Amino acid sequence: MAKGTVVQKIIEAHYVSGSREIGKPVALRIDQTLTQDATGTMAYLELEAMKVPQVKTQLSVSYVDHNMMQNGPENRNDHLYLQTVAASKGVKFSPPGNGICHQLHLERFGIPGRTLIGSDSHTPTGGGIGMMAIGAGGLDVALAMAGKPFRIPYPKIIGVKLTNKLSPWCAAKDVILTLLSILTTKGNVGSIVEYYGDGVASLSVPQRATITNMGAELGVTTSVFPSDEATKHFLTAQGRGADYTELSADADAEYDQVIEIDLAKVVPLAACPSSPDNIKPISELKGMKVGQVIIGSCTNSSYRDLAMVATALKGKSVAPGLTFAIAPGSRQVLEMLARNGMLADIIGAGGRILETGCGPCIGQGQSPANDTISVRTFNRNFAGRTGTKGDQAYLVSPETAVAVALTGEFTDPRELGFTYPEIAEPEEFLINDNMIRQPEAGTEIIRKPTIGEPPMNQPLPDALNGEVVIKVGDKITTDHIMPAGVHLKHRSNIPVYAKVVFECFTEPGKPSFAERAAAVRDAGKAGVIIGRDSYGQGSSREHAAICPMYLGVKVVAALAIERIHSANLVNFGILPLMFADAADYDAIDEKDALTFDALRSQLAVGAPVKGTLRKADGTTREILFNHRLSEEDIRIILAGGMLNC
Ligand code: MIC
Ligand code: SF4
Repeated sequence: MAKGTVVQKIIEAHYVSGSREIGKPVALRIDQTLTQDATGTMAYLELEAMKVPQVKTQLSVSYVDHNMMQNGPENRNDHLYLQTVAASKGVKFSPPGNGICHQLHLERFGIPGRTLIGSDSHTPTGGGIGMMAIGAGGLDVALAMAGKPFRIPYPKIIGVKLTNKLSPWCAAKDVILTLLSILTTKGNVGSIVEYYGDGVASLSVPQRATITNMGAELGVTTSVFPSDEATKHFLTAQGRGADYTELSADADAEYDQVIEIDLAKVVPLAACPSSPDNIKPISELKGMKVGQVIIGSCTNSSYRDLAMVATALKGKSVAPGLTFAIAPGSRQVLEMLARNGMLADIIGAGGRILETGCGPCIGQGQSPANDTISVRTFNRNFAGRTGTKGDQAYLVSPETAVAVALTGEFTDPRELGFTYPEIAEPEEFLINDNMIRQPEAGTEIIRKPTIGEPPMNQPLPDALNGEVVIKVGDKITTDHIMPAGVHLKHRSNIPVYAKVVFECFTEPGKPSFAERAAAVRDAGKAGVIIGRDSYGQGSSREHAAICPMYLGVKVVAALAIERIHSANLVNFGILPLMFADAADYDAIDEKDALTFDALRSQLAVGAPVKGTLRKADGTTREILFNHRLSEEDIRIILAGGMLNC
């Protein structure tokens, strides 16, 4: 068992109740929350449903950064709801154009040693500033705003020891890609990564934040850096020196697992299509032609990143065969670049300037042409996420992105032939909080017709008569379950959004998942989803639970289910089960019947659940399922979801 780590210190300072045994639930006091608009509308509707008059956290902020295209009235309707509900409930509001929640929260609100939960899976970005920052479903964030503690499995702490320092043109992004090549995107549920070692000091807060941000792709609960002189420098330059506290592991700290990364040996890497852990060195991709380069997203759009890009591009031109765009992470970044002339260097080189926000990272514009390669500094390259079917998205550092932009093909940035533009951390960032809207009690909440109610579930039946609506394979992400892109604008309208559940698996001319699930529901049966390994990877979108629930799904059974998705299923009264024997996964097919007797009394902590599979030919087979449900989870499932509790 680990001891003396930063993670344990933060847990102890926020301990409310529960276990200190790895894997058992521990409840933590939550200091801060953040929401973004695509998950936030549901979170605040849920907060309203809980009849919470004012939030009880030290700080809660609502950001608008995802849905900003305003094609049709839906996006702006959401913004107006979010702004007014925030004002009335005591939440600060950051309007569209102000920045991506994670970048902005790091700049203006994050405090070392505090806990933060956010309705976005990249909330661990805050680990770059020494926070314990965790992604969660909207309902869990609403509960934290209501002052309730947040439960995590007591973590296995993976110590990542960093030694030496990065070589020129090798970046923080390459560090997290290195770790992804070691740990992969699956099998890490319940762990927390803590960075330590003499290499930490050489990384600035924005570099650390790149690493903790993309730690989300490991599937860990979060990633945390210590708080040291670099943290102090960053906070002081943000005019927030008073928020600094030192936070480090004890000299004799022990971790549950140790991985060592020699920063001097880190080389430029890419995550190849279509998983963030499909890592190859750029040298192996050399010469492949590229059609698009985009620099942005919450992983790589800090001032440091874009200043490096601008300096490298100054006086040059991007290659003729591609388009090149940037999306700055925050208004602060954009305004600083605009004022010091660096924006002009990017524009001069042929850069297209996109709005400050998530933009193409979540399929809002800039979809690549068919059969072309898109190189992005983002954190996810799940198939189709760019908005183009059959896309080929590669994830790289801004350094590599610049090299590709200048040459039109995969190029190791170390071979560019000019000096690496080292960017010193600014002594002073440009501070302008004029767009942050402060709460104002009594504000009237504006709710336009595109904003529905969160749907409710029924208590779990004792005899569950289920039918398998879909059987899918390994690593199904929440992007597969609930596509974003052009559908993102329907996040606050469940009946409309539910039509596209598992859209990527609909065969032309065949009924969609939504149609099949609704038919099962209307026949009085419960829908069942069968997944394989690492089901529900990726985003925190609780719609991947809400919409299937709306269509009558009551059980998700897989070999393994990822943490945030599993919690979302519980919150909406869907039973997450794991096959005790992998052979049962092979035995089960779509349209098979799966029934459970005395299900309510079968559900107990640590006890397996027995179901009966009935094939079309009438043969039956008993199946045993395990689960990781706590007593509290079972109470929620039996009630048919948190909103019934
Ligand atoms: C993402 O990167 O997939 C998102 C969009 O930010 C999601 C949240 C969402 O689906 O709204 C996430 O990472 O949680
Ligand atoms: Fe936005 Fe992309 Fe970051 Fe998600 S990963 S918060 S969509 S920038």
